Amino acid sequence: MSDGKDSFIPVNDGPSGPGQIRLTKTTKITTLSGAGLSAESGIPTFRGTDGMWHNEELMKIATPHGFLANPQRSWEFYNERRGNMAKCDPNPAHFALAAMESAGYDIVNVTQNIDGLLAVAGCKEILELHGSVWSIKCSNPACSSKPYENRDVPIVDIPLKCDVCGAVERPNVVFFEEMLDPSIVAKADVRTKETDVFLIIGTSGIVYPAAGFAQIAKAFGAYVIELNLEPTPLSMISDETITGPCGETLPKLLSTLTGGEVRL
Ligand code: BJW
Repeated sequence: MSDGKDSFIPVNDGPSGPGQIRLTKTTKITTLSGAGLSAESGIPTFRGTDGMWHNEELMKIATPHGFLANPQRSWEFYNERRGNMAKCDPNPAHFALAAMESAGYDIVNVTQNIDGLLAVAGCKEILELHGSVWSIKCSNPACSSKPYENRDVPIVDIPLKCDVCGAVERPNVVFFEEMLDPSIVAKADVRTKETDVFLIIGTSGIVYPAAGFAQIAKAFGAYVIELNLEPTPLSMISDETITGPCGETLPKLLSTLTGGEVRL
């Protein structure tokens, strides 16, 4: 925990709303983002009105069992998503987070997104809880091969086969019912517990363990701000909720909280 959580300065005691706190360069800021962060870049969310997960067949693809039952079908699905993601650029919300980092603020982005857009925007401190669609690994847990980067769009020889053991390869993302990378979870956990300000950006807050970081942040005394189009189960533990598209609300919020130092 940083020095008594006092490295952000309360600006007024007024009703909840942006501008209640002021961020300084020693404020530890952590974000937890979800698909809503990239929605304005053109990447579909999972559970919104047009969300991908309304198609139950697709949801089954994102399990270890579903992948192994039909790797060809699963790879076609990921090839299509990679093709879409490759055409998408970061939006003002990604750029606002990158601008904070380059201005010298102490900000770490814990993300559920697999699209890599935070890095494209220029963020360096990123913890990808659910992996990356641009990374590939062998599906055989006993294989000694390491995950590797692949940006081909499309990947032609699907399903890819592992050079070391011959098993099918898979996207290095976290399917339902799979454990997250323990080293990434541990880093996110340490950071969350010491953070002063925790921003929950564009996530439905129902997938665990990711959503649990917001609860941990609150329990450890962070000031929690949620940015979303609608209320979520995490709204009730948030000190402020800001409703609207985060491509608009996040740059505005960060500009206000930094006294105009960070703006887009
Ligand atoms: C905007 C916006 C704009 C839109 N501005 N906002 C029962 C059985 C089995 C498992 C479980 C179970 N009960 C619980 C579990 C655990 C399970 C879980 O949490 N399930 C719940 C759904 C119930 N979790 C897991 O399985 C995890 N592993 C685990 O727990 O291991 C231990 C274990 C092992 C075995 C059994 C049980 C436990 C792994 C979770 C992995 C999640 N993987 C996915 C797919 C990644 C790969 C891929 O993409 O193909 O990750 S699922 C999907 O959900 C994806 C996302 O990262 C994740 C979260 O979704 P997100 O990002 O919040 O998106 P949406 O669409 O839900 O929400 C978007 C939000 O944005 C909305 O609120 C909008 O309003 C908002 N928005 N536009 C601001 N412009």
